[in-house]
Amino acid sequence: MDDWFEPYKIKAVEHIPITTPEQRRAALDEAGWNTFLLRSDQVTIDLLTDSGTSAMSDRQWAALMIGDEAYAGSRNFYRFEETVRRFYGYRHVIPTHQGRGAEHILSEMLIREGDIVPGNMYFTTTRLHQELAGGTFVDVICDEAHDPADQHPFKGDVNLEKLEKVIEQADRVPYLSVAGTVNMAGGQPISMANLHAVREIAESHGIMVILDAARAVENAAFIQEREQGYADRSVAEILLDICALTDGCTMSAKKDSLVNIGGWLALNDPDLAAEARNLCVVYEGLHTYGGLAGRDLEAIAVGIEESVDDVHIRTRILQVRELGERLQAAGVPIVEPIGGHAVFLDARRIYAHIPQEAFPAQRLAGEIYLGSGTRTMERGIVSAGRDPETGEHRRPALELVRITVPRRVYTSRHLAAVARSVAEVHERRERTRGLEMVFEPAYLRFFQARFRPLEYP
Ligand code: P61
Repeated sequence: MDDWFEPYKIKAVEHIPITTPEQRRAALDEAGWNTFLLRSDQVTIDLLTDSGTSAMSDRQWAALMIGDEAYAGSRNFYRFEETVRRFYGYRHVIPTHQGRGAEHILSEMLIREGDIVPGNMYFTTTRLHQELAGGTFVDVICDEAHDPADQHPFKGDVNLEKLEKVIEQADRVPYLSVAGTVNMAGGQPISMANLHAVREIAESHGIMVILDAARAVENAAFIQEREQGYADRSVAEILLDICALTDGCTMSAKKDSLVNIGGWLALNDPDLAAEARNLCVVYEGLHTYGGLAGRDLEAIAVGIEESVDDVHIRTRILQVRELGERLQAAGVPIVEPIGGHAVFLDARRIYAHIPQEAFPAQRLAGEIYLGSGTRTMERGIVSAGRDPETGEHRRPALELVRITVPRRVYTSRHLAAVARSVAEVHERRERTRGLEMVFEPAYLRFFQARFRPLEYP
């Protein structure tokens, strides 16, 4: 793994701000200790997310110039549609402004009050749309996924017994919600074998399987790397195999597809697709643009082609792995195996003395920012939100900070500096206390909640 290098060179660069510790302290206090509320000008290395933050290629920038901004029937839409069909294999493609636009339409179409939607761990926006449509998400991911130290190579796998049980006990299951890779579990893949088994169970009950395809290309690369029989198959072929086991997908093109904005809903069923096109005009825009400009659709088409290149995706995953291995070498507890898009710090172990109600991962993200101006994201009790029935905090087993690597943006030196600064934060862990929440919004609270350090007056 030592002699790999990125399959691109840099044509344009962007200046990054350098700040002093005093400036960072003031910025973090002003942001209520929430990294989502920092301004990007206050951030040196921005590892908040890999969503919409990747660097586009020269071919993608050129594609923007052939944007056809016709309100209806833009030629870019047809190119986009053809490309999604070619690489993902679904018959019908409805563009949306981003992933949650597709989740909204899908949930509204398929879910009725009282429905149960089983899936391999929740994702924040996906679950919220399922709940807003009257459904309840039930986690059926394998137990290993909840243990950061477990070495299972496919921690995104569904526990088939749990799945069967949930289906048997539910009044109605509109579809199974399967993600590859699983973001909240640490960017962990699902295996083809498990997906086959899930498909069989779904078919035996007449239930659809819907894929969250945001990082399905990364998942395909893990299958190529780890699953028997796939070493000689291309990532593009494996991606088609994954999609062929499902009836449709919601997609945030801001991840795998290397663009700054966009998404789609894909479905094989023509009647459902017609209904989705109709809802698209209600919430997103005409079904040939779905809230996007023609140029965006063209950039997605090029991005999809680039995303399935074996060298691209392999080096992307290896860059993330290199960051994780640096942290491991420094003794920092992380989720293992190292995931596809991010390294997840185990805040529960790092701040073992801070109770979960004092938001250890939120605090850790704040401390990392104070240390070096690196922005990361809480993925623990704050992200999990409250149970809509009881109003209590949901208490996830995983209390994590996500260090997310945008595609084609940072060099190994940037990431080495991040690893060093995180190791320093880890070293002074015992002197750190938790936070209290002082403002909590109703939906997706982690985006806008505000906190105060407990040691402050
Ligand atoms: C992210 F803190 N992810 O990872 P949209 N499915 C999956 C995603 O990862 C995803 C969406 C659907 C983001 C952005 C984000 O709690 C958060 O295009 C597996 O963002 O609408 C998005 O796609 C939704 C960050 C979203 C969050 C929700 O950084």
